Amino acid sequence: MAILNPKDVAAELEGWTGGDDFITKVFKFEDFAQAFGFMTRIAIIADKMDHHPEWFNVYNRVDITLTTHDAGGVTEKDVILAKAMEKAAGG
Ligand code: H2B
Repeated sequence: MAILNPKDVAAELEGWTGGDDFITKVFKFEDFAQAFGFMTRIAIIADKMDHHPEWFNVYNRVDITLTTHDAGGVTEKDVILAKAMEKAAGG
């Protein structure tokens, strides 16, 4: 799968930042239940895709990093998962 330029990918998404080989965003929710609900919905989608986020949750905050480990960079799979996250977060 082709490796994409993370900065170009991030520029096409709302609130994402591109790093060397990843894209990242901090999602904030009303409370822990909303944050964990989001994570639960994404976990099901990610597992079906066999493409898993790196994430860190504290209370209402979920820090996300997306990269395709097998490819060593950002691919279309990360774009698809980022878009699913936007939808699941209500964005
Ligand atoms: N998730 C991510 N983000 N990148 C991968 O390269 C990846 C993955 N590879 N989930 C999958 C699992 C691979 O390890 C399994 C064996 O298909």
